[in-house]
Amino acid sequence: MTSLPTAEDLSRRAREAAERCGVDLAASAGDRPVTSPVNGEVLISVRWQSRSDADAAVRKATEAFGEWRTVPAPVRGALVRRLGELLREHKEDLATLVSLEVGKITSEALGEVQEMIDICEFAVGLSRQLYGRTIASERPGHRLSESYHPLGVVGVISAFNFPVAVWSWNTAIALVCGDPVVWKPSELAPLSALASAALLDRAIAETGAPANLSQVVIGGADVGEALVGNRGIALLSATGSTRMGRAVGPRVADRFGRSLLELGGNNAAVVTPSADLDLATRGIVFSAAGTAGQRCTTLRRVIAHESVIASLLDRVASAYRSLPIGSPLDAGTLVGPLISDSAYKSMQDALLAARQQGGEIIAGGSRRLAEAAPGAFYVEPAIVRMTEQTDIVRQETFAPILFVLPYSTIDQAIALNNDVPQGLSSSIFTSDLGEAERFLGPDGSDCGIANVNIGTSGAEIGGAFGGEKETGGGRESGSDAWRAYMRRATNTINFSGALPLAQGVKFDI
Ligand code: UN1
Repeated sequence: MTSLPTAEDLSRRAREAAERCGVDLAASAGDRPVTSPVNGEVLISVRWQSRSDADAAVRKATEAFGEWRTVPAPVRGALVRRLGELLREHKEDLATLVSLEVGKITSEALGEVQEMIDICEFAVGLSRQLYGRTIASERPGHRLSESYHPLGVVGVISAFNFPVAVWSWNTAIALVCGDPVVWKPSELAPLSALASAALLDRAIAETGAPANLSQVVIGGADVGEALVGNRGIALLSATGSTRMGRAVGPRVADRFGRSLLELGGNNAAVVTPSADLDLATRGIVFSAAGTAGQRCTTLRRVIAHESVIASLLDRVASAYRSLPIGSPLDAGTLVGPLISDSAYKSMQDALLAARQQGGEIIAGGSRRLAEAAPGAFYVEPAIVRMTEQTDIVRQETFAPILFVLPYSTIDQAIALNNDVPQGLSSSIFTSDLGEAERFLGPDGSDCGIANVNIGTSGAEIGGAFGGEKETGGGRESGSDAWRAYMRRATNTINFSGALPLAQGVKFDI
């Protein structure tokens, strides 16, 4: 059985890792306790900032914008290159903080920091590729082209489950696009945020970039609201619940700001008769139980063909029964704790509702280590067999519950995949090319991410990340997601010496 570390041990590890990253712990000390989900005890206490601190941060960032927007993009890339190097150097420190503050197992915490390094590399390359188009003009002696210019200050509101990677996706891209960033991290992970911001500050100082380019404001909902309402924030990138997005989106739109929303997911995998069931099992277990079911890309539904459902369920349930659950700091653990008591309560409520709606719990659901750590919430990931896609299946519960549903035709499977309010990620396990292409096609999965023969989680940074419907429609990270961080200008240049009007209009004076 796993043994949980003491509060002193965790606190010491957190302080040392934060200090190595350059965090001034005395300056950030305050009266707000940060609890580690690893043992349910207080890790450290920090000072929360206020709404007016958030407004001051936006003012400072706006000043930095004035300078940064005219620095050539490849020179801006040099700052992000340095950030990537520092992240590489402090990969373990940052991963330790992520494990301590949000309970990720070491390998996944290191993976989160690797995403940060990867996006820095992507952004450095991008800094020489912020391409506009040259467009054929209908008029002689005219050139039509488009330019991308820096947009303004980017506000980032991030969630506990990817406490640093989501900031880095936004920040690496924003910086090469010429935009400063004001960050309101999750109040549950302030040290991870302060450490990431300290590394960026160091990169800024070393490369001679404007000091105020990066601002972090530690605080609660009022700080987030201040950013949402502040006209100085040109783009607000917010990750969290659909409820949060519903509050944020219209308020930013009301002031004609841009928003980029990454909200809930309710991701499904379709397992067809031709699927390799061993591969499917591995893909399903990683996506459903990994990160203790707390990714927005977590697999929440399996839609299995009626000819394979029994055999698939046997395999997945047997893998679930042997999952090592315990301290995320122990080598070998695959499932760490839930973030909080309220996450545990939501899981129990959802399991109860599922039973009431005809579900049968096939595996898991019980709490572990409650005696060793009454304030920590370790759970056995649960599998629930459903006959129908009821209300509780259509909701996102941010905990490891995997609903398994049968289907008989591929049309029915796709309809079930799409019949939820969210549209983030999806996958199909099949050896049938026709089925795979159908799933990826225009009348297939309606999600922003659709995969074949891998699970729903663990996307690479090179693709655009985001989803449709209640997931919010935003795209961040790779591909051309950078366009959201820039303003586009269409330019018509007349070198003809005459003034022909477009559309053949005559206006002779
Ligand atoms: C999230 O859960 O907010 O695709 C992001 C994934 C990760 C990112 C998840 N690369 O699972």
